[in-house]
Amino acid sequence: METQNNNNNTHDIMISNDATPSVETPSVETLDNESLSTVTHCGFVAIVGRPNVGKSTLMNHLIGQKISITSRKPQTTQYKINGVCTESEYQYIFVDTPGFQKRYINKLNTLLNKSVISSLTNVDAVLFVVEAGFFNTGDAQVLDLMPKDANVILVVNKQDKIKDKMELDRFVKEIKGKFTFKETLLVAAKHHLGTDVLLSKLRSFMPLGEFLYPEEQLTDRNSTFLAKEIIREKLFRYLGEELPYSLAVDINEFKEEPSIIRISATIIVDKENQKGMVIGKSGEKLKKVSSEARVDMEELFGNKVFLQVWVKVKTGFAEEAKFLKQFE
Ligand SMILES: Nc1nc2c(ncn2[C@@H]2O[C@H](COP(=O)(O)OP(=O)(O)OP(=O)(O)O)[C@@H](O)[C@H]2O)c(=O)[nH]1
Ligand SMILES: [Mg+2]
Repeated sequence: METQNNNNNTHDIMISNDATPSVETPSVETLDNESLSTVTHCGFVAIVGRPNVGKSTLMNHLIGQKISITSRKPQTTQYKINGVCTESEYQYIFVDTPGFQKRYINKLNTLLNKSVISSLTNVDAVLFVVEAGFFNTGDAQVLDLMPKDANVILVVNKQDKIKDKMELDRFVKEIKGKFTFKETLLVAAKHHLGTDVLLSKLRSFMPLGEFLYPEEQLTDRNSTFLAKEIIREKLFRYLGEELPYSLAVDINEFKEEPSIIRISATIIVDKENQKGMVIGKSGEKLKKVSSEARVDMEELFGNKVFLQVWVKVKTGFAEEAKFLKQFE
């Protein structure tokens, strides 16, 4: 993994692919007008669907690096994140969005839904993701949001869950009858099945244009954000049903030294009893969260990480305008 400080933000490590593209450079004599002005395509692709269908898993596999957090719990993704994939003369900018849902409505959900709706404008294609064999009112509500003139591609994910091919065919046919999709694809993002075909199908929707990101860049988010998200993922995975939704993670320090990155983070909870739940008996839970987060950070940043995690109570913060504003 390449690390680089490319602006004044001390927390900026560029997350990039290890592989350097092996492009043969033509000798000066063989350069013609065509090779001097390579035609490039660049476009935005929103990934939308009800919670838990595998949108973030799909984006991670499309770009070839885990940058967006995933879990079995709905609305794990709360902040929009772009994942960038550059393949020869095509740059795809994927916009991973929170799962859209109207089942539980509170201030946070309302903001998350708004952020999904706003991501549908000004994109070149939309991946409407559903889970193989399950289409419910939640999916129908997302389909209702699609702008009539959008290039919507139906992506049936988790195809590994349905063994009977006839059943799968019936399901796909049923969903295709609900909207005029430009393409239909079956994938199993978690098992990296069908994601390459998906990329090639997207080509025709990518308009001509210069790349918006350097070829090796994989996301629009900086390292502080990614570190925060990694901790949030572990909290989603190891805490109860409700708690992950009413806490926040702050990065107090992100200090990059040549052979180690020193990170200090605070988990902010709303109530005193929640602090105990995060820490766990004899500190077991917090230890597990921190050590798994550290391993993931080391993999993502390509360096050793020293991670310290604190827990702080800030009563009433979950209702604070400042807390909610960050989800817009
Ligand atoms: N069996 C199977 N499980 C998958 C597949 N893709 C994703 N999953 C699992 O589905 C769960 C949800 O995945 P996410 O990627 O977090 O789903 P999401 O749509 O981003 O969810 P939200 O951000 O909460 O809306 C995780 O447990 C994934 O491991 C797949 O192809 N097959
Ligand atoms: Mg997600």
